[in-house]
Amino acid sequence: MNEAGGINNLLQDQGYNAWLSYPELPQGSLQEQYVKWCGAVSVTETDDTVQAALAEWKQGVASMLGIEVQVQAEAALADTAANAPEHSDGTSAGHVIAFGTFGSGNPLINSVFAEADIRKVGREGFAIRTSAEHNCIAVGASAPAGVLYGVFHLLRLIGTLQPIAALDEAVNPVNSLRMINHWDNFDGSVERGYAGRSFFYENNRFIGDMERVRDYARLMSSAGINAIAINNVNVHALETLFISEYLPQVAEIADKFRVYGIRLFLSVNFAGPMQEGGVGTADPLDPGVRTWWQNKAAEIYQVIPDFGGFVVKADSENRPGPFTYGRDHADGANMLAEALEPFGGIVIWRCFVYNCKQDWRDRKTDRARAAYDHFKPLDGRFKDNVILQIKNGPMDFQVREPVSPLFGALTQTNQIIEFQIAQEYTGQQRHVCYLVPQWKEVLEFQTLAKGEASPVKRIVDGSLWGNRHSGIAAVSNTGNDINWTGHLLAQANLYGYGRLAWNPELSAEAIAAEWIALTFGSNPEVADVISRILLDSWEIYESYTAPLGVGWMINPEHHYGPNVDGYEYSQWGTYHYADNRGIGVDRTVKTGTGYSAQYIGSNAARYESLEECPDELLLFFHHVPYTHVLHSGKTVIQHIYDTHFEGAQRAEGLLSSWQTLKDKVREDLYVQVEQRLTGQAAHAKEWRDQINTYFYRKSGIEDQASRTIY
Ligand code: GCV
Repeated sequence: MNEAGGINNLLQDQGYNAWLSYPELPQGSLQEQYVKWCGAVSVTETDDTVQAALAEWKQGVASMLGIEVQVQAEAALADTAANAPEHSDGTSAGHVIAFGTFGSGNPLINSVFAEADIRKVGREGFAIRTSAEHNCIAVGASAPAGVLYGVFHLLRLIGTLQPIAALDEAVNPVNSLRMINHWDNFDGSVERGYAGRSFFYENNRFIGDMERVRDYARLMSSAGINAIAINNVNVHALETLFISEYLPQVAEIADKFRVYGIRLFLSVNFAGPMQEGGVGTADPLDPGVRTWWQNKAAEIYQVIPDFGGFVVKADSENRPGPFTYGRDHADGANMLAEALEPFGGIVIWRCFVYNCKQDWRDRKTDRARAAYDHFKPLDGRFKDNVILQIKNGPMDFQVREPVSPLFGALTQTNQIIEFQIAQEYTGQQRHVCYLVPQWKEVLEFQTLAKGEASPVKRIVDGSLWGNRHSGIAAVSNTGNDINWTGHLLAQANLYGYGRLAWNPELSAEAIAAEWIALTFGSNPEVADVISRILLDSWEIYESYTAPLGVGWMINPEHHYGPNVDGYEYSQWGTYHYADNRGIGVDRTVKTGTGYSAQYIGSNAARYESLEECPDELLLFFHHVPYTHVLHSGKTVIQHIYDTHFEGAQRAEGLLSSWQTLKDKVREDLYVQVEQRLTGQAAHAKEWRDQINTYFYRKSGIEDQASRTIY
């Protein structure tokens, strides 16, 4: 340990190891307990995934506890004795950690776990038990991936200073699909990427940095991820060849992922058969097209036997799709599903389908309606290896939106939710915006689809309707920046997403606490400050950007605001309908677009009603005068002024909070965050001034506090 409270200053990794940096633990009774238990490990399987778990265990224990793990041979296991002597390094010859799959030959695993224990463990789960009788902590699983998850779990317990002397639980992931979508392009750019360029591709070639790919897989697996689509849903000409010419390189990545329990998916171009030539159409009902996709699937599975399947963006933002041929999305998705079915593959079909050129001047046409209008009528028509991927909100990952009404509307269709870890509209990883609280709010939303007990989380985990496939997907926030996510604090979103996908019951606070301990170590003062920064950050970001749920006040194309009228698809007017009298989008049934009727029962009524609509979504659902009084007691215009002044001030406060940590967190990490928070504080003022000035000029209403509006 050094004078900075257990921080290893020698480890100048700039954040590369992220939450797997295994900071050295402080001395004390828990540390002694860990040292006693962790000196020896018993692993008998040679499987790559189990061996990866062993390597991780050795690395974690060495780094956190400073001891070299002894791997016990099978013969030595028999000698394990309860009162064996303590070694000089504090380890005990009698104590052992054992891990492996059930029935695979590890005598400790076979002795510690009985049939009843094994029955509680699912395909990817694990059981963990401290057995006094066998003097061992055993991690048993049905499959190697479960062993790996169990070992990551035990390392996390130690890294977060939890006692391990009386463990006894079976742990299974709640969601079966826990997916990351990369929007990486073959040229090396990343669509909506804010952490450098792709670490898979550059200049239309595969980079082949397999060490980085492996480290990425480790990170993802440790957070609970089991599926990754490696290319952008906007599939360009050369990426179309990922399923042919470039298959060997794709397979190499799949090999690395497999070791960490991750299945590889590819985004495909619906017009693939035409792009690659040979077939003059992409009509999903054309027999030649069907055969083309079937052949492709067979070729893929020959080299990637556990290939996950296809992710498809069709008929949206100029992508090709079945509409060209007068077919619907069920025709399109089912055709691909048929091709993948013999191999156990799935089609993930995105519901982000809308016409970006639509003319909404009638004030009835509404982009927010699109996903529901397109997909609700198709409920029940999809094959059972098709999953619909639905964005969390009806628009597009704004800082505040209502939950997509498609959750609750589809009762006979596999569906997963799509979040965006990439902070496209939430500060682009230049601002801190911890998104786990937002995702929690969405997952907890009561859709009322089956009465009161129908939260989104029960729909996406498949339990409400008994779906065959279910889960969560999210757009990655990674790139080739050394710390993966650009802003170091954005790592908390990546980690938090995985943990939440594994178990949506975890709180945003608990996830933040885990991430902080695993990244920065166990200094409580550090934990308090960073936790507060993270937990306040969404509210702060929201307060100085677009107000009351209306969204979109960003610059065109790159979307880094502020620009009140800026959004690129504003050819028919602004997305906020502000004029000199009022602001907001009328989405009521009575006088507006009728969108509120896409919700069920009291949700529809609440959003329809000006009186009942929650303040934070008021301008999403209603067009109101600036003098409209919110539940908070403030007028809309005063709310705009106040939140923007306060927000900018609080953004400055984030920086000064962080500065209290100088010399308490590793220098290489400290400076990165300080730099980003300095930028955020300045940029928040720009937001404040642009938004306040715009609405002051539009409304002509003075700020009650007479602050200077530029
Ligand atoms: C990948 C938004 C983003 C696009 C993205 C699209 C999508 O429109 O701005 O970059 O395209 O969503 O989710 O398909």
